[in-house]
Amino acid sequence: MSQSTAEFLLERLHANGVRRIFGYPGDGINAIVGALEHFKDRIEFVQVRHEEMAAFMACAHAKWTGEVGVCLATSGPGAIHLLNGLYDAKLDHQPVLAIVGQQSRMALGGNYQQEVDLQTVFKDVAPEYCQMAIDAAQIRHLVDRAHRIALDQRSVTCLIVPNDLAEEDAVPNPPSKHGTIHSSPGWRQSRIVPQQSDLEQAAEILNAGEKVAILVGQGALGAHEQVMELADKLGAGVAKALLGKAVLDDDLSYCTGSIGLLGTKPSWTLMNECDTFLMVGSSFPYSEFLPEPGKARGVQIDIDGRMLNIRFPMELGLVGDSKATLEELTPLLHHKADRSWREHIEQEIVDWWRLMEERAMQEADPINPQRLFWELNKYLPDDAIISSDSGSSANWYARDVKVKPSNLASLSGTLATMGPGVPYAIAAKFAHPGRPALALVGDGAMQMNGMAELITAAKYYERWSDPRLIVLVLNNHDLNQVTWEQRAMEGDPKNPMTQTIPDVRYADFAKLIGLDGVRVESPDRIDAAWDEAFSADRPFVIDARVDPNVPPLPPHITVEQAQHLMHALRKGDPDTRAIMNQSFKQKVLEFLPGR
Ligand SMILES: Cc1ncc(C[n+]2csc(CCOP(=O)(O)OP(=O)(O)O)c2C)c(N)n1
Ligand SMILES: [Mg+2]
Repeated sequence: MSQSTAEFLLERLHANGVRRIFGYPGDGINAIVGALEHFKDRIEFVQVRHEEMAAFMACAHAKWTGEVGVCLATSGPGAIHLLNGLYDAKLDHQPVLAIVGQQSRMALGGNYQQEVDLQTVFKDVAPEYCQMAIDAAQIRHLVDRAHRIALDQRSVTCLIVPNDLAEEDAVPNPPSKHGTIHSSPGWRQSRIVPQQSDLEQAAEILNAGEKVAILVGQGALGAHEQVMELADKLGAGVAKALLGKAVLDDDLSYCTGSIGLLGTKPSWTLMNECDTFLMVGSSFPYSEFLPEPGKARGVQIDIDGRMLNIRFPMELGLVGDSKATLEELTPLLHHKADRSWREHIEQEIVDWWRLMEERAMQEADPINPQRLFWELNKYLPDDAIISSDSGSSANWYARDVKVKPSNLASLSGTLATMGPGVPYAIAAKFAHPGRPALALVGDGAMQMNGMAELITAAKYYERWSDPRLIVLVLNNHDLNQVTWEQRAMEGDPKNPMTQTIPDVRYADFAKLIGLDGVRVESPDRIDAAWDEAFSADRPFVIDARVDPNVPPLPPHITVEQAQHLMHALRKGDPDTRAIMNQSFKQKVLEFLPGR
């Protein structure tokens, strides 16, 4: 019996290295879904609850492995559901291949059921490669190219496969004649380094500086030894953009932690007081947290020339792989004998960690969320894979959690969408079944999709050699991050109509579907909850009742933000008293004697 085009599509994906597909069936992909059964020994199909989750998982697969993440959805509604997860991948520069169905070629253009112009819909999210197959002979090169381009461009690619075409006989070898393509799979990462003269110029700038600040992003993941060696020579402090949180150990004396609205005060000082700025593998967007233009000389290293010199007016922007480039650059640097700048930054860091602990230990009603994250540091295994959702959890994840290069850690860095926390953790369990995964998620995100996706965890956890997948839910009955943004940016009080969300018993829900969990309602139960979660024999949900009035203070509050907040409170914020109390307690710690 001859092979179908759907079967050949899977065979070609396998030849390109694909071993797992996240997806959801539908009649637009019936032939591919049918073919998956024949390929189940070679390609694992992970069935999600919603196509957006399949796309989040494909993005996370790419983040956790460096491989192309593949997701599959049916035509029309299924394809459209993928989009948000695909944009997450696009904006964080992850290689993801989306395969979607389409109505039969004979029906296209006929206003047919579920007929959507998918090439137009996907063109923006997959600009590098978005193709619809109209002939079986295309499949070979469409798959080879979609896979290769995703890796080469670190981007989303998309293949649209009409259902009738997928059912046809395959054409694995196009005829050898004019107008045909004969492709093969394969792509290798090159060692990309700048020209020697450019490296020398970079070294000149860095050697001339007396106060060097380094910012590393996800492009520097895997280059921790090179970053440390370079920072040591220059006596520099190093800040981390959120996607680069696992680049350096938070316990390093000169690592100032995260930067930006979710950042730390030492990172703020580092950027404000430096005279030379080196940015490696980051597209951190908020320029107000970088040195003021003109006040520092700048060098940037990025694998993607399009990302150079756009956040800060760099004196020199170099295209290069961060690890290889730093390996070439460091020997050209002089060891700075004067360590006073570094000592200054180190002292700030010591003070900052003390402040973090004091803030975490402040009482709140009933639980101070920072305390959960602070206590987590005692339990977090060195090989844990951590995801955070978008919401107040991202603040505490960024500031309080101590991560090291042996961990993997990520979130939706650029799209900053709600919803990736739980699916990222599930993808982690498939990519690295022997490692514990942890998702830090708000109650809004749990209600949006996290709860449903726990069902996926329940379906699969027995396959994982280490069954630990822990979800911490910050149950604050509030869309808290935005509530605070409305206060600080708009001067608007909390509006319960839009902000308050219902209480749900998340741990009970976990138990209902065969998982485990605990509800934590007082701070003295936090330790036991982490302990139980990390020794559980199945996915575990900590439903923590946390105080929405603990302010996610940015490292530096502008006068305007403070005025807006006061205005919001005067306009009758229902939580005014609690906020005043908490804000005062959190802020005043900075001014206590000894600081
Ligand atoms: C899909 C999506 N919708 C809306 C937002 C805007 N948003 C960002 S954080 C947030 C609140 C999240 O609430 P929750 O998950 O409960 O976390 P909390 O901040 O309360 O801890 C909202 C609505 C977003 N980023 N993504
Ligand atoms: Mg919430």
